[in-house]
Amino acid sequence: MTEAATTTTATLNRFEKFKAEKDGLAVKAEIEKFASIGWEAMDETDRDHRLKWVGVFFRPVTPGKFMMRMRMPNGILTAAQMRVLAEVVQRYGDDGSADITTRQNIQLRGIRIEDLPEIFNKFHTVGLTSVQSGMDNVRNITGDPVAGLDADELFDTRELVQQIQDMLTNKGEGNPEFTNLPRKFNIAITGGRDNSVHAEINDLAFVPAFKEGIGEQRLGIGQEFSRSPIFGFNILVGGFFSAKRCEAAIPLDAWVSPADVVAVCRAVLEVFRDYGSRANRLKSRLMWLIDEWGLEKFRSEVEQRLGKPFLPAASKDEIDWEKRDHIGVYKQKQPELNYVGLHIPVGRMTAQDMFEIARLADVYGSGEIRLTLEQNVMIPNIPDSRLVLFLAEPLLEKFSIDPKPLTRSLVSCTGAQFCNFALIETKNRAQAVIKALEADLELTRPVRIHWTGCPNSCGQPQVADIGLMGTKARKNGKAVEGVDIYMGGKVGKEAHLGTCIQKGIPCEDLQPILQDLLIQHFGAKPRQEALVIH
Ligand code: SRM
Ligand code: SF4
Repeated sequence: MTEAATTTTATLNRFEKFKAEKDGLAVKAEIEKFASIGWEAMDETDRDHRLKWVGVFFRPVTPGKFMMRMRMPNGILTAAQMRVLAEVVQRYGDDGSADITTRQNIQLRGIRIEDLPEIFNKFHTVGLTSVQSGMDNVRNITGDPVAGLDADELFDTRELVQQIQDMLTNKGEGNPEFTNLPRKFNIAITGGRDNSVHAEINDLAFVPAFKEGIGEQRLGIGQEFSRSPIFGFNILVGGFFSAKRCEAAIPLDAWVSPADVVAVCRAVLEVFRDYGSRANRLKSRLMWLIDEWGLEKFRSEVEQRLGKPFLPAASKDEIDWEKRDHIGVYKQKQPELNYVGLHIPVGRMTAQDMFEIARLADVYGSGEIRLTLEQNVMIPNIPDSRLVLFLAEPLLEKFSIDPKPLTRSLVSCTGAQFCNFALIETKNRAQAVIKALEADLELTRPVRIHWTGCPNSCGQPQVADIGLMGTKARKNGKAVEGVDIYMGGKVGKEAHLGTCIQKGIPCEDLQPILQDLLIQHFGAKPRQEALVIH
């Protein structure tokens, strides 16, 4: 018997109990009521937890000013949608801002509960949704930021990502079939060669792989059939980070054609929903179920739900490039068109920035905007003839296409400014530290530094060249903000997780330590002028 099968009401954790009393999605029908009574009069469980089923997060750090987490399938939105998001945060003056997240998504800040009905109406008119984006739901589904633009891609992930989201959320309206998972769940699909989605840190990931000898493929109208390898995906399962344990995803030894990907997502989620542990929340992510059952049993349960056996994995996948960051100007596969990646420092945008990004996408591109997992923005479909004018736009002084090497790859989670789990301030500190390092050091290549405010690892320090995880440190007998340092994370081909190399460094002592690491491991050189000053 599995732990899940033997879980009784008595052993259910407190989250399971409140979910059993009332499904999270039920709050969708109560938004008008919440708006009229105000946040202080709301039932606490509805306010602090169930609202997350519609993407609304109570922030204990700023009570009454909520955060809204959207869904951005494949990290793509239109200029019209960006404008609506900008209007929402603009209303809140200095409280209103937006962050691009490490899952190619947008979070809005400063939201007042009384405005929710109007905000949801606005979302509806432009096809935006924030449903099922928090708590025990599937998070934003990531895909290649250059899907459909990249001449070297093997598969355009956009349609599939949208189909999975539509299945999971009933086209953005909410789907009770998948609103009571035992825990959060992450899905990623990549059709390119550089593993742009960090497949290895998702509960379920699809990576491109050609399968030999499974049938025939017509080469073209009027041509013979050939036995050429067929495109599909190898499946990885069980990747996750948590305060208790971090694991890279493992191969399921299964290959699927693109046509079966949505059904596989459904089957895996049904198995997780029905058998994942609901006793101990620290042991509820998919990998714990795989550990308990063994991979063979897990695979066979998924096959039963799928209604057919998997083909074994293709002997190799097609991830054979280093990861690209897409900052700068790049040719698209469409002749005479370019995509331009703008660096958004730690992903933070004001309403004015968002209006400007929307304007640039409309004026120079096709009105499309894309987001990356490194918390940056891309504007595609800019004709060669418009490029010079585009590059002269004032917004590019703030959001550079050629930032300095450390700035370029900096990633940071939300941290203490808004997140009550945080042990340290992250976004502002991350930028200040990088600025000081760049003043002292010459670097010839980007070094990926990721900050995360606590062991939940939202800022993915384990995938970084240098990862910094917030902790409490001690200095002169006093508790101070500190970090654990991670190194060795590798992204792109042969991706693997980094490990902790130093613990409990007070943040105030971090600068020289990072400087040494950059000199010893990443070829940085002290600047002459910095040497003179010191
Ligand atoms: Fe996260 C919880 C922010 C990506 C692991 N995460 C939270 C909360 C909701 C906690 C809270 O209620 O305050 C944070 C909201 C703070 C705020 O106000 O912004 C939060 N997580 C974020 C974001 C915004 C970080 C960022 O600055 O980009 C990312 C939003 C992604 C999205 O669009 O959905 C974010 N979180 C991640 C990732 C990275 C990823 O998915 O690649 C991870 C690690 C990967 C994973 O989940 O396996 C991650 N977040 C967690 C965890 C630990 C999960 C666990 O199994 O224990 C928590 C805490 C929890 O769920 O209990 C958490
Ligand atoms: Fe908050 Fe910790 Fe996640 Fe940072 S890593 S956003 S501090 S939960």
